[in-house]
Amino acid sequence: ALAGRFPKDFIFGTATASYQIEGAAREDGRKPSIWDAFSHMPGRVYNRDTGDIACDHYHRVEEDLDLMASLGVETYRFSIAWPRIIPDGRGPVNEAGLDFYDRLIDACKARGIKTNATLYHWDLPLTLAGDGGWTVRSTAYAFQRYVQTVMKRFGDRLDFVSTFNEPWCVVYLSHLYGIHAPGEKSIEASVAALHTVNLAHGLAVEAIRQEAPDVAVGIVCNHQAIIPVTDSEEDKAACERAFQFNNGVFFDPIFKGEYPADFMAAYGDIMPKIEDGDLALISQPLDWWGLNYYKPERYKHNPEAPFPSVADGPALNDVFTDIGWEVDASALKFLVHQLYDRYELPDMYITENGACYNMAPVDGVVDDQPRIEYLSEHLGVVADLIEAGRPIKGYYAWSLMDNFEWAEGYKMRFGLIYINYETQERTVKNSGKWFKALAEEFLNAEK
Ligand code: GCO
Repeated sequence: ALAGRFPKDFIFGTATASYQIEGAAREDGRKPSIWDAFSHMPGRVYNRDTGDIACDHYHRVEEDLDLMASLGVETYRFSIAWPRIIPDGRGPVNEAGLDFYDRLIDACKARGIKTNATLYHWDLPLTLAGDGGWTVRSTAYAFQRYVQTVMKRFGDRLDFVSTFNEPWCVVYLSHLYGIHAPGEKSIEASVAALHTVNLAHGLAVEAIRQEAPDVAVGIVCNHQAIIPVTDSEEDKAACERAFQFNNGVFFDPIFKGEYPADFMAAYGDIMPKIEDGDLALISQPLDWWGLNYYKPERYKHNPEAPFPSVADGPALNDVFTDIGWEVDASALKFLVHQLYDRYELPDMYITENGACYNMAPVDGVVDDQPRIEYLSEHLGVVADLIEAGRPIKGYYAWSLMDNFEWAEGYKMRFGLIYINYETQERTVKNSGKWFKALAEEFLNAEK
């Protein structure tokens, strides 16, 4: 059975993010983030949905944590909203914002749930966007001060902390493809954001080590699982360039202390100045890293496009989730091996994995069998990887509950728990029951 394939110290968890679930956007001193501004603009988010109310988790922490505990969850990955803690990004600290996360962390501890806090899951204080957001160096120093504030207060009760969630999205999805806030479409802005985000990661690691030396520090990436569409030398070389552009620009500086050479040859002249000491800060040792994996990426050579000169290729499987993503668990296996073969990496966690299926309750039951199949197939690959010697120490399902799926609004549902957004009623889906059974079987087998 699946549960028996995981080592004793493995941990099962669920993940969420502040703007996606909390709501209470104007309460207790919180000020707007770039996502508040973006979601309130016409044409940015499906149905003009916003995170104003979301899952109303801000007011339902105890109830939601009870539900989480009832699913057998051993660890909770949540994010801390910078605009609750330092509402203008710089300037005064907001005690009421700190109090909210005190309650959340204590609620986890009271239920024996290990805490894994993400320091940045995309809700940049809007005031900082006025300064230039992630495209300017000053934002990295503002982030360091926020991280110091958070770690001073919570460092004694956090088990894990990650600096950034998915720097790829912060850099490219937000500044090159224009799909996420602030919605820019500029390679110059992207390359500037790239170095600021990497620097901010390094400054954050330094602050965490100073304030809370016992907390396990990591970063969470959505590295692409890049598969060439054919075996031709051209397509393989295209995929190597795509690896540099999408994955190497984060892991080369962090784990090798340098940017990838071909990327620098293409974009070095528009890169902001890399100051003395930046790469040493960025490449400080980490205790762990997290991988968010959903789908494979298929590329082919395209000489017309700028570096990395690739075009998307067709899917190879005919199974897709409701958001249109190809299902292929073998690409997860390929990616983890590829990353450990290329870099000296510490222990890892699957910090997000899950599937979008939008079925609603019928007579109180949400029959989401395809999600169960997706989760069990991917967990099977995680077990294979552990058996092959890869140090995967835990798995977080995305997500505990349906939530604000960024540009897709509330249309796309990833939860183990169904949310009725009219009534805020919660219904554990069949996948949630399956997850609970898996966690129970695992814990019983442990004894
Ligand atoms: C992420 C995102 C989540 C998304 C999930 C599904 O880290 O990509 O953190 O916020 O909701 O990936 O798209």
